[in-house]
Amino acid sequence: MVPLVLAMLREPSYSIEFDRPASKFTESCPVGNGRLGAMMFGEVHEERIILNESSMWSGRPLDQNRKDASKNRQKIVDLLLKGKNPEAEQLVNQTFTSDGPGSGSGNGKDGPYGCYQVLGELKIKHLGLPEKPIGYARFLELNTGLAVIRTVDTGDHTTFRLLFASHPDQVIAYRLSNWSRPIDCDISVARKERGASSIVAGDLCLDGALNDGLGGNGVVYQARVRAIPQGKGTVAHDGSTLRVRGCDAVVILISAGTNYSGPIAGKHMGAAYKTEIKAILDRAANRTWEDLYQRHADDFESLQSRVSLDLGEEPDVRNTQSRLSIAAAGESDPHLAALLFNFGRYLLISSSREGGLPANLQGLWAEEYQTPWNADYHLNVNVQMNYWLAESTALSECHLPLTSLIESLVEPGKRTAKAYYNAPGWVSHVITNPWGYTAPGEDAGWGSTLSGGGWLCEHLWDHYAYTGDLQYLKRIYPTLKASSDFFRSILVELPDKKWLVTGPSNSPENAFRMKDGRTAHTCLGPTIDMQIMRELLGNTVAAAEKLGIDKAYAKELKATLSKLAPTQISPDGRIQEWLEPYEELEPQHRHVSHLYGLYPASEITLHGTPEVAKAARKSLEVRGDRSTGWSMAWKTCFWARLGDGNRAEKLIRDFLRPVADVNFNYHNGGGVYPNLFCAHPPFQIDGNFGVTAGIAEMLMQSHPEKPGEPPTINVLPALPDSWAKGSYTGLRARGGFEVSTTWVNLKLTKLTIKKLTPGRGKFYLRLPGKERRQVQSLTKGQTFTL
Ligand code: FUC
Repeated sequence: MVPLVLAMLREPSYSIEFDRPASKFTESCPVGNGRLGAMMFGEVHEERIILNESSMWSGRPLDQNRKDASKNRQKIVDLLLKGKNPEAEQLVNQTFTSDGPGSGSGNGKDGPYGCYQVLGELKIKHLGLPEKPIGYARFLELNTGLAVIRTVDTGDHTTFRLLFASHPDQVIAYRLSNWSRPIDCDISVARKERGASSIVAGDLCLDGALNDGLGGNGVVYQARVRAIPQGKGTVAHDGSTLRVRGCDAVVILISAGTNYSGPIAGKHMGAAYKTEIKAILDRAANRTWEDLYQRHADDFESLQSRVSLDLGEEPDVRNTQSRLSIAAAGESDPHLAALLFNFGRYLLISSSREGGLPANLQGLWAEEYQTPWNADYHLNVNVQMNYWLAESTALSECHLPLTSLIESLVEPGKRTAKAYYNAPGWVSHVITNPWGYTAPGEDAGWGSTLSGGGWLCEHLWDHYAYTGDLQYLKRIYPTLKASSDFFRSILVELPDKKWLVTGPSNSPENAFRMKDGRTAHTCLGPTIDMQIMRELLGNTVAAAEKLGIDKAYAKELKATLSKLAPTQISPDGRIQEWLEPYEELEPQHRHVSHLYGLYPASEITLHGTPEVAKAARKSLEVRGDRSTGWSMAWKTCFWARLGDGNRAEKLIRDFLRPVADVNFNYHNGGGVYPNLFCAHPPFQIDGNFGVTAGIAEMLMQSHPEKPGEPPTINVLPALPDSWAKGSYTGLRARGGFEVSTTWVNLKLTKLTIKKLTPGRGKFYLRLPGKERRQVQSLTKGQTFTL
């Protein structure tokens, strides 16, 4: 339990600090409870708070499968087998893309694909304040999920504004107080389109309906705002403005929701959303501010405090933007990496809670009506990256909304598998939304990646690998199996090598040049597909064995596994991205898909497959470091897996490059905005999550070093020289273990491994600079210490 006063005594690695109001979204402070989000700008006189709700999605379920696509598949495959990739790509564009507008090239807001969008904007006009405060502080407290603004005027009039989003009480709560002056303010809420505000029984309401993309209304929503004077004072209304006068303090509570009832299962409000929104508001209004805060802080802290990370000396400078500039100028600030790590966990706790929708490309924070790429779920790295940290940093239950997303794709994915491949099982291509979109995208260059669903399945297995939850394994097994069924039945045999490969597919978003100089994306068996398949089929076999079922089926899968095209090393010593050693059109492309097997999967390991790991290293050297935000986050994970802590730390420093302006030109390269949101650019949250996972991988790894082995707990596998001294507690390892360590002068001084989950669990142990130790085993509650 963190009392409010303590929450406001900030620790540098748990506090993002500003000395002025936000002038843009990427300087504001995000709070969230998994479903509701708010961004506090902190202007002194006309304060803006952007409001979000995770189901604010336009569009609607719509089958965009081409009914006769499967007839063309063989023709496309035949062209590919003859090496006519550009012709095959042309045919994919004509016959094998979505039927209809698909994602609208990332501008799907007014089409059936839809887009995630802002709920509305709350404005608080503070009256009677002097023109300029003499003191201003704004910070986001990551321990408890609290945004704070403190202004001081002459005469020691100190104003506090506090904001949090409560998970237990399902409201956004704001409190405004002044030590010595009564509070006067006007409150309004608005939306630029498809919304109108009004007063209902003294509450301020914003109501509207989003476009379903076919000329009708889709999701309908409401935000309901109540101002509650504390001590003396009044709240009246005038038109659709709440007028607060003469209060000692005022609490503003916001309850909001939609009637979303799409295929992603969860605790959705559905048709009765308005009744529920009011009931939530009434219940919260019956609690004192202190009670609301304490319930929120207890909940938030129970997740945030599971892991702690200390990377040595505290910095002198506290302002985050100054720290970013100082670090960019070359001064070491390891604490900044700890802040980034804590922020990544903060963001997942705030944007992904059980029963809700998963974190999208912006988590749940958006000020736009047409968000970039519809702020959807991209399946060729982005939504998966959002969850890379979930298990290893002890936020396993925050992972569950992704399970629900995956399960929502099975039924529509079966229709897509039939329509395009005449295959059993389910497939999902490269993009999806809360409406069950599984068709390919509208352009072959990116849209025909067919391994999106297969990649998602990694998350199903991993949740089990960390928790050992057999009920969960039973639940997800049919989804794994049906994905394996799909892949197995679409395999094409290469006439010369007799390898089995996928197709038509591509290596996410990269193109290649063929011997005759022509270029294409479309191909058979890109390396990533084959790595994903090996992992998926391997996990399906392991799941069947664990559950003691499907023996014959598992045998068949093993037979298929032995014929899949292997990961190849190209003549110049790199991991080959395609079946042939083509020259890539963009050697520094942001996607590093052919290293999927290095991370997040573990087909390529430093000790299990040293030659392939060496080739992976060479691939990374050629790919280069600087890129979009998420690409640098991924490279942090790669270098951690390759045991190169200094290079991983360099990537973190690149990732922390201060970026001031939001623009859409991602060739400018990424970094972070003043509020530490990842600059893709524009803002994309995957990088925040990915870099957090990368930091965890630098500190501890737990993948099996060879297929079928127990996990190897690899302690401090990639410690950079600049993190000479430090400690962490609470990181999670596969097999259900919790790992904590301390190190001094880069030497491990203390290690504790505790088994958290039921039953006996085995692991190998690798300590820095030592040979791997034989298998150890622990039962629930037992610890291993050094
Ligand atoms: C993929 C990436 C882009 C961006 C988009 C949301 O298409 O190649 O960089 O992250 O997803």
